[in-house]
Amino acid sequence: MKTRAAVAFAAGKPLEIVEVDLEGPRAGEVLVEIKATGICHTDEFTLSGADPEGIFPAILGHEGAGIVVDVGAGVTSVKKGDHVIPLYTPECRECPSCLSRKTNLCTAIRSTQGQGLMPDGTSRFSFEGKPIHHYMGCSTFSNYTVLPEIAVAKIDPEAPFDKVCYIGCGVTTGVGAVINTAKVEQGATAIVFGLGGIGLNVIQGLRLAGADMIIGVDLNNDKKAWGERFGMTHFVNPKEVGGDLVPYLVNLTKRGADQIGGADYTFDCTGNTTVMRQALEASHRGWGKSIIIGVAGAGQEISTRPFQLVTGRSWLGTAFGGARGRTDVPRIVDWYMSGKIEIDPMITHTLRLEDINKGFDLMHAGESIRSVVLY
Ligand code: NAD
Ligand code: AHE
Ligand code: ZN
Repeated sequence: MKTRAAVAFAAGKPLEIVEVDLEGPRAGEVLVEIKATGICHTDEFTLSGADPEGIFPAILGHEGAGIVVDVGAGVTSVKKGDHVIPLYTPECRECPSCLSRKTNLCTAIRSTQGQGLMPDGTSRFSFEGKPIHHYMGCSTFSNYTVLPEIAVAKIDPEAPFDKVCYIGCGVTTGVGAVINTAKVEQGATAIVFGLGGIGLNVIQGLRLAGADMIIGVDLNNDKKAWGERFGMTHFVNPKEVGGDLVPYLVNLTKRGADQIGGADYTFDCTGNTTVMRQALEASHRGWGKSIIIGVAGAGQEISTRPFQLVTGRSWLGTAFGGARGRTDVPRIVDWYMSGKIEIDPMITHTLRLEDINKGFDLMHAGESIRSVVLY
C-alpha cells in the first residue's frame, strides 16, 4: 500500500512529506493506522545526527496511538479494530530479560530494531524502490506503520488518540522514572533538571508519589509556571544563582535536623552531561539516588569524583520509565481516563503532518511542551 510519511532523508535536514510504499504485515506483525503522534526530543536528537544509532533515510517518530487494521499470520493478542500504542520497548514475556523480572528492557528484537529493521531483518517501507529504515521499531511519523505484535499495547478504545499518544513515550517515561525506577516514597525531596515534555511528567509522578519538596531547575523562566501547574514547589534558574548550582541546591534541601542537605532523588531530563553530574552531586550523602533520563550524543561521557558514590549516592538510568509496555501502558491510559494523571495541558500544539517541521522549530525555541501531529 501507499502511505503518507515524513521522511528523514539525511541528518540535520527538515523532514520531507512524501508517499512511501508500505508492505503488509508478515507473520507476528500488525499493520497500524497511526491517528496521532507526539514529537519527542529524542526524535530531534536522532534527526540532528547526534545519535550513534541514527540511520538515514528513516521514518522517525515513536510516540503514537492508532488502530490495528491488519494482522499477520499467528497474531493472537490483538485483532483488527483494536486501539493500540506502539512500544519502542516491547514486552515479549519470553526473553531472558523479560523473564528476569529485573528490567523492562526486552531483548527479543533489540538488535534488528537498532538497525532500523523488522525482526526478520528487512524493512517494510520503501521510496522509489529503495528501502527506508524503521525507527525505534515504531516509525509513527507515517500514517500507517507495521509493528511486531510484541510491540503494541492494547488500550481503552474510548481513550482520545491525540492525548494518549503521549503515553507512548513522555508520560510513561517521566511518571515511570519516579514510580518504577526511583521508587519515590511519600515525604521525599526531589530535584528535576529540565522541565520539558519529560521533566513535567517526572513532576506529576512525584506529586502522585507524595513527595514533599519538588524543586524544578530550568534555564527558561517560562518553565516556572509550567512546573507549578503539575506540583513543583520551588523553581531554580541556574543562570540566576549567584555561584555554583550544586551547593545552592544542597542548601535549599536542608530540612529540620538534617543539615547535610541534598535531595533524596534527582532526575536529569536534559541529556546534558554537565547537568547529569550536577544532579548526582545534588543528591543526598548516604542515600541519594540520581536518575538519568536524558539521552546524550555520540562520544559524550559522564564523570564525577568516585567519592560521590563512595559516600552513598547512586547513579541510575531509565528507559521508558522502567515500564513493561504491554502490561503497564494500558494501566497508564486508564489513569489518564480516570483523572489520576494529566495530559491535556501539556499538549501545547497540534499540527498537520505537512507542518511537522514546525513542531521541531517550536521545540528548539522552547515554546512547546508537546507538539502532536494529527493524521
Ligand atoms: P524538551 O526539549 O521538551 O525539554 C528539555 C528541557 O531542558 C527544556 O525545558 C530546556 O529548557 C531544559 N534545559 C536544557 N538545558 C538545560 C540545562 N543546562 N539546565 C537546565 N535545564 C535545561 O525535551 P524532552 O522531550 O523533555 O526530553 C528530555 C530528554 O529526555 C531528552 O534528552 C530526550 O532525548 C530524553 N528522553 C529519554 C527517554 C528515556 O527513556 N530515557 C525518553 C524520552 C526522552
Ligand atoms: N540510540 C541512542 C540512545 C537512545 C536512547 O537511549 N533511547 C532510549 C529511549 S529515548 C525515548 O525518547 C531507550 O529506550 N534506550 C534503550 C534502548 O534499548 O535503546 C544511543 O546512544 O545509541
Ligand atoms: Zn521519546
